[in-house]
Amino acid sequence: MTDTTSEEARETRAMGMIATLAGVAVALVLSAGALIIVVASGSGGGVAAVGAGTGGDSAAAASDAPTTISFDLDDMVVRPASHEVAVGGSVTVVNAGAIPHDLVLEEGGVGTPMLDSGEAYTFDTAALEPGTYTVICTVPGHREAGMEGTLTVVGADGEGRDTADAAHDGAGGHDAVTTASPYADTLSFDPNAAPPDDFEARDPRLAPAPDQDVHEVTIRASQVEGEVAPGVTQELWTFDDMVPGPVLRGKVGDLFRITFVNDGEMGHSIDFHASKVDPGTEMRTIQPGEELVYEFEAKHAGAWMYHCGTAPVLHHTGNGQYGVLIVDPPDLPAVDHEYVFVQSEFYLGPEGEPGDLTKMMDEDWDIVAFNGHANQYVHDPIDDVEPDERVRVWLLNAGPSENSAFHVIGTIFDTVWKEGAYRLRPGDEQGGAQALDLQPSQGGFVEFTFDVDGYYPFVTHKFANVGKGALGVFLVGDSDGASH
Ligand SMILES: [Cu+2]
Repeated sequence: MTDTTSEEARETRAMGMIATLAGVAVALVLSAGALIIVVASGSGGGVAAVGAGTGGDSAAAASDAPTTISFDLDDMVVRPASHEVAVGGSVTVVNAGAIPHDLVLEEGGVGTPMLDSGEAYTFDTAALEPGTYTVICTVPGHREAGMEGTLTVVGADGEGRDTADAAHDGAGGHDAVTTASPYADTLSFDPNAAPPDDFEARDPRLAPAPDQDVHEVTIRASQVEGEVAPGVTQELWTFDDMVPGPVLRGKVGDLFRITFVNDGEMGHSIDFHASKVDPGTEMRTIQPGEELVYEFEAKHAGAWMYHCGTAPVLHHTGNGQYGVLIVDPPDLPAVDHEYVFVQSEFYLGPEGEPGDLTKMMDEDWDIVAFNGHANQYVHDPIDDVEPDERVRVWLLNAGPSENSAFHVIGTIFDTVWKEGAYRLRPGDEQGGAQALDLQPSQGGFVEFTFDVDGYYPFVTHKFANVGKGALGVFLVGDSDGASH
């Protein structure tokens, strides 16, 4: 062994000790100041045992790795990302995040139970052979969001480090310690797939606001299987078992008293953009079986988004947890027809499983849909409008990441109301508009008429998305669409 090598070895050991001590320091700070509960199991004995045999010469005969180490979980990160422990040593895991996490071996069998915020747990590694293991948080989406690391169990003479070295070199074994292959086994969207003949689209007609000043509503978060395109089934994360969630409507000054119930299998929350409240209270995440009451006065008119705000928000909204709450502007004129569309993207996971978070982070959507199902108003057109009748279409762009440029082919909008104000109304200027442009979470409405019978497609005019399901049809008057 040259001097350089032994110098490096000493440095490596010192870094390991610093990492261990840093982890312990966090654990102790938490135990003094917060809700820490140390649940000891196996031989570790919890925090008090830390320091025994952390690489001292006397322990080197068995292994030069520490016998007691600590991982900290934070919201969407595992610190440190890689750690060594002597064979048979113990691992303390502290949840320093705001929401529940766990840390277990990818192959299962060894790890922590689900830990609440501030909770800690110690498990031993007696059952593990020397080698490098991938450790992950099993809450859906958390691994993909970054909650993954490695645990190397080191035996005598450094046994078990070989696999770690191989991983660092990018050679054999690398796949085992990095994120699962992106997009593996995920579904794609076939724009030519047709639904069964009896397919019925979600009713797009918007009912008037209930004639009341107080809206007492119960909304339930849940996880259900549902179709987002013909034959494409995903596990959707929903409000009231539907994507988008229920449409709510009132007027300025109304009180909304929402009882929010978590019927799901993970933490969820609800965030009404129509409200001015303390986010830490009303928008807090509640666990399965819990409920809360979220009350607010609708002080401003708008087509407001509501959505789950639980981390990773992208995963919860990307899986369907959003909806629209309409607060009518004062003196909103009556029209012949009102419809409501929520535009959103889907990032398909495997059949029957949640959407792919890696796709979501890459903004690589498979589907853009109006009201949660690709092309549904092509398969089941909106056919109750006659020429010269006034139509109002409300639109929320729920995203989570793509914009909207709502356009109806064959007509012109004479009224545009967006984000709380009229941009255009009929008048002497004879102005017209061709698209309602909305970034994620923005909303508004447009008004228009059709001059003659016909087959009038509507789209987002970002045309790449039309081929991904952002297409519908108004079948006006006596048109049967035969020319299409
Ligand atoms: Cu959620």
